[in-house]
Amino acid sequence: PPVIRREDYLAPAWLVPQVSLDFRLGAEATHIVSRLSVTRNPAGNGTATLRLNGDQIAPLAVRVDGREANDWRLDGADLLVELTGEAHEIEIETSVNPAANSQLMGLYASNGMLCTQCEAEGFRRITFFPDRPDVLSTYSVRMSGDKAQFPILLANGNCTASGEGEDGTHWAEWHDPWPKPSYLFALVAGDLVANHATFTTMGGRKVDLNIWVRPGDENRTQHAMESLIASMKWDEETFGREYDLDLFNIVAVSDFNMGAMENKGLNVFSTRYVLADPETATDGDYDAVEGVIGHEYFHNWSGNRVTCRDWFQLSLKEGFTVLRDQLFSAAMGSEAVKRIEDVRVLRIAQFPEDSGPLAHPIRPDSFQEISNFYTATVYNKGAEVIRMMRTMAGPERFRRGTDLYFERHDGEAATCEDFVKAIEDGAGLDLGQFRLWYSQAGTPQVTATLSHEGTTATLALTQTVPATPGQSEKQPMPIPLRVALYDRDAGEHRGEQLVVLDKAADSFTFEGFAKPPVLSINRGFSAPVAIDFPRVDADLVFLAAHDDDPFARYEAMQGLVVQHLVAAVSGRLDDATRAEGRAAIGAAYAAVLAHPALDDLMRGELMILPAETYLAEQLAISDPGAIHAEREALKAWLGTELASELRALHDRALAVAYSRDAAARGARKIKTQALVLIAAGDPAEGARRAFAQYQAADNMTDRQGALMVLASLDAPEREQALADFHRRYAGNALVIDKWFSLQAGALGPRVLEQVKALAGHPDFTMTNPNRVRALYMAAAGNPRAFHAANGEGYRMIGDLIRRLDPINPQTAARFVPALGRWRRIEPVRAAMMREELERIAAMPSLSRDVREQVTKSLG
Ligand code: BAL
Ligand code: ZN
Repeated sequence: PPVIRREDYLAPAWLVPQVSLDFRLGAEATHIVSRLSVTRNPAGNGTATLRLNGDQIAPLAVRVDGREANDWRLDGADLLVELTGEAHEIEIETSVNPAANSQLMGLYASNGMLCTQCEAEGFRRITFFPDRPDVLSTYSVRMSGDKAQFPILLANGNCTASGEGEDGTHWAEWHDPWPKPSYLFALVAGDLVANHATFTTMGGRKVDLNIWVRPGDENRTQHAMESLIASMKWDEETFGREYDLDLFNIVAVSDFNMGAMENKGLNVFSTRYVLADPETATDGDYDAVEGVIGHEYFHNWSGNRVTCRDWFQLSLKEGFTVLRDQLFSAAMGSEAVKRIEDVRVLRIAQFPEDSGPLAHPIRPDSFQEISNFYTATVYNKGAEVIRMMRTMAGPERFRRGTDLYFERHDGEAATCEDFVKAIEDGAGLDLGQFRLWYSQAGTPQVTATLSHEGTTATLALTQTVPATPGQSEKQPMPIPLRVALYDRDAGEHRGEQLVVLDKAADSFTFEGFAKPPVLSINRGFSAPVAIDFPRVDADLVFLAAHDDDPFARYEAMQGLVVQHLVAAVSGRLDDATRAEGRAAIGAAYAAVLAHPALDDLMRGELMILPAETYLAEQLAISDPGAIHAEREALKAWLGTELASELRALHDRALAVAYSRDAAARGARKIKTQALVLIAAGDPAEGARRAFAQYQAADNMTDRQGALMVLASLDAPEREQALADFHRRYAGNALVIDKWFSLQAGALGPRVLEQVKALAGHPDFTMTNPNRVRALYMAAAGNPRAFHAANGEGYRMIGDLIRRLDPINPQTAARFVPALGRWRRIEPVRAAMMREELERIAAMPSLSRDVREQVTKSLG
């Protein structure tokens, strides 16, 4: 497949100021007439050829200025039309089969309704069009269809007219006054009901809000509606951004590749980010709904009003919008816990990307298939990069920068460079060297040493940015580190400072310390880097107990465990040092369990052991079996050592009644965390408590937590609870997804067999991405399943990729990176992982999506 390069960008030769689309809807055949007003772009290269992208569609008719045209031709999937003048009207007819569209890109059918997904390149599966984000058009849409089948007809913007047609049909016309690229087009037709509310903007505009769902689901939309209203208000207060239409529609669909999509005025969501009630959604699900509703709403400015010039600029809208949703969620709940969760996601999902064969900068230089670049790097590291600018500028000056960005580029398709320049000018920062964060891939490795002489402490720092595919040489980047030095006796620091390491090596001095201080570094995770600062357990125990930065406190706890487990799997622990390490961890845990000043949400966070993927990141080559065994052994030791404290904690949490407030949510969090450790120490006691928690549960958080623990135990209660769960929630797709995930993520010895059996369960289907991910993402993330010593887990994921690729290549490609980690895995497993990639590569036909990921993973 051709490689598309950022440096080859050319402005479009033709612009399309206006589009009108006419859809005659049918589940098996939808007929589309599209009329484009095209004008020559003065900034283009002057070519007379109009290139209209297509993908698996054929032109049924092409008319230029009202006359049947015959001087058009196909170039691959694209339609080329030769034009003579400066402006023309082009009319094209196409027909598509939504029911047969299993890729879920373009127009497709889901549960009897029709809906679209056009980002990044789905619009070209509906009609021929310059399907690139720098062509902005105003859209008028007319659609007609069977009224009984499609009672609700929605598109972007406002509904301008509607009426009845012949033979039980009806029609609607929609107009979106805001010019937009084709990837933001949306249409939905189906049997839907709405939760309706209104919001009055700061400028006095009254906006109708609708959340559309299938009849019967409307009682589960209240949290989404509250989240939407909170997002609209927060964006006005925090970023000065006001909504700009009289209507805002959200539609929930059950078949969806992404989490959700920010189409102008008509967001389309996967049901899992809309529907929530206590009986079926966990606290984590509630948070995810709030975060994604916010994310898509915030795109209205960061993405829609200011869009991307080309897909290399994806982080312009995604990195910035992730930062905005993170700040929003932090403001709605616990800032400290939100920061820890965000860093955990970065470390689990993005660090491995940065250190593997698919590493790319947040602004990539090339791609074969853009769908493969909706990554944790573009999204989450992109957010971290912008967060660093905010840390260096401070929130007020950062706001001046974003105000300037929106003012300068409103209505434009902009670049990452435009964003950086606006922050530079508006916030008054010099970001010259900082731009390297956009061009260099890889997680910077920082080493720190602290020395002390007289009353002076000296912090010496070095940085290296590891080589990544295509980038062997790297330059030092500016790394803003929030640091504080603690006086060990007083238990306090002398004020936090921001040091910026912008050279390969530098040192910073701090005066007034009679004794060697304790260093707290990268507080708040101010930079997305790995810090190598070996230190004695006593210092980590000190920080875990005293640090006033909640993230640093979490980091100290994690550091204590990471240091210990890495030493254990590297064979560096003898009996005595193992016992010493465990004692330090045990003491820190005991302090966390008992600490009266900690709220339970934070306590629960501190109780979570570092993830196995993050532990693997600490090692050049890792043995997943050894990491898993050592981590499980530590869990069992903690469960035994702290048995009475954990039981007391579990009992205390069980007594807290359900509510959505922070105290009750904290109680639920520690309830399950305590259960995990209790079960590790004493499986019979764990099974007894988990089953009791399961049966007494009046909410999904407790029920799912208990079932997760039971699923990993070899106890009679396991089958009983799993069967009950399936019976209780039969027909509720989102909860049945959980049932699949919990079993595929379980740590029992027969998990692979169980996953294979579940793939044959009548509830399993390869055509629903949520269901596929529920089973196989959980299995791919489960060391017992994926890294089974005989290689069967690799074979299972390889088989899945081969079977799923012809159905839904975008989703299939998401499973490749797990196998792509082979270079960092011990040689026996690595060989089997590689073999599996080769088997995929040998398939006679593969999608561009999977081909790109597999080739790069082998490369
Ligand atoms: N734009 C694709 C889905 C999202 O990031 O909001
Ligand atoms: Zn987004």
